[in-house]
Amino acid sequence: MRSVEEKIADSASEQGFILTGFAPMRALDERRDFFDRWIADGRPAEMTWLARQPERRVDPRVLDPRLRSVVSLAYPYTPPRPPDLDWRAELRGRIAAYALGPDYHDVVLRKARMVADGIAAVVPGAISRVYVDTGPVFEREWAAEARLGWFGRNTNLLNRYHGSYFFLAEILTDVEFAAVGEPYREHCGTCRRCLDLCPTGALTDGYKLEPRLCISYLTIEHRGPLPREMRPHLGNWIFGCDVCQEVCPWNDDHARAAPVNDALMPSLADLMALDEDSFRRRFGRSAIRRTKRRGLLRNTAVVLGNSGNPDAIAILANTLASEPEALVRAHAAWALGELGGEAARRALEAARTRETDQTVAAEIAMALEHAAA
Ligand code: B12
Ligand code: SF4
Ligand code: SF4
Repeated sequence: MRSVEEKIADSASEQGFILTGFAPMRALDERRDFFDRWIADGRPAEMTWLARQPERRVDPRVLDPRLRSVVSLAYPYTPPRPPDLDWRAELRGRIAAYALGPDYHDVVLRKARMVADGIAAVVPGAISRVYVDTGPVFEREWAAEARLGWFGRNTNLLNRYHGSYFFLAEILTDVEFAAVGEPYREHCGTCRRCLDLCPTGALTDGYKLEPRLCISYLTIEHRGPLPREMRPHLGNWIFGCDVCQEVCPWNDDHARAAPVNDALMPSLADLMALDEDSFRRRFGRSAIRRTKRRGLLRNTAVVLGNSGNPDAIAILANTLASEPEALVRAHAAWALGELGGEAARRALEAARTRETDQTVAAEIAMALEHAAA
């Protein structure tokens, strides 16, 4: 006779989840001080939604006092093998592995709902609330409580057998469960690879991430102009960043899919040519739609500037001349300033005479100064 917990784990595994754990509902009071300080220090930056409903985030029973447990689930995605090509020569950007397939919010939520239906089949009348990064829930903390893994220094939830390339989902329910497995020890030990190799120093002293320095935050969540001092640090990341996962030894053993160049490393020229319609056709069902076209092209312009490749100048000159979004033109001007040289200066001078937007005009002036230096 299989236990209720085993039946639920079976149905989760049928849906493709690789880990299932159970945690008794409680208030995560020990997180409260850190979280309140985090908010007060302005760390959410433009992710203002993170500051909403802190009571409910700490204790989901504020939403529904009947809740008794959290079922935590992990759904894998495949880290692709980075293609063996010179991105500067080929002018290709890089997209984080989690964003390569269809939007996980949709796919994983649908699967987690199936598991919740399974709970109701085993325990008739059970109530369930399902989340996949879709509400004020401390997802990694509940996963750690449910013994799925440990909180790594890179702030991701890590498992000894599955590394960290998985999404988390939770089912909050009124059903009580027995704990399964042992409490998870932490296995970072003396390793500091993620801290030392993060391109921007965003993981200051481990377990603490400064979003305003994080490429993932800057390329996905930050809306306006990218801080000038951060632009060179993007390297070729145009959406998200996987460095602190790629360098983690617990991710070493993973089967990596063959590189899919256009999805993983899209041509920067092709991205700069996207209009609203083609952006929607290409990224409308992917997590990438979050940046909107203007955010993706802003990031792409910066990466072209970081390439050091003179072939990027013609692409950026065309953007500066014909792009309707001031945000994108401004970053194209910066990128031309970075690339420098006669052709870049000519494109900037031509744009200076016709530019009507003040912020773009200011970027052009700074870029001309930089290109002359
Ligand atoms: C906001 C957010 C971001 C922000 C901020 C990230 C962050 N670390 O907080 C940004 C945009 C930067 C981001 C980036 C990424 N994210 Co994100 N993100 C979230 C989100 C929505 C909320 C996270 C949150 O609550 N942050 C609040 C702050 C306070 O958390 P924190 O800084 O880590 O602080 C905690 C720890 O430091 C801990 N702590 C403090 N001191 C100490 C000391 C010790 C010893 C320990 C053990 C712990 C500890 O307590 C604090 C409070 O709980 C979650 C989904 C969710 N609802 O949970 C997904 C989520 C965390 N993200 C996810 C992913 C996949 C990513 C990226 C890998 C995507 C990418 N490739 O670009 C990167 C990874 C960057 C990184 N190193 O974290 C996954 C992670 C899956 C996993 N295996 O862990 C989640 C769970 C989404 C999901 N449903 O799958 N993300
Ligand atoms: S996602 Fe990139 S920038 Fe952000 S902490 Fe990890 S390595 Fe650093
Ligand atoms: S790279 Fe090292 S310190 Fe960072 S999360 Fe992985 S094991 Fe922990």
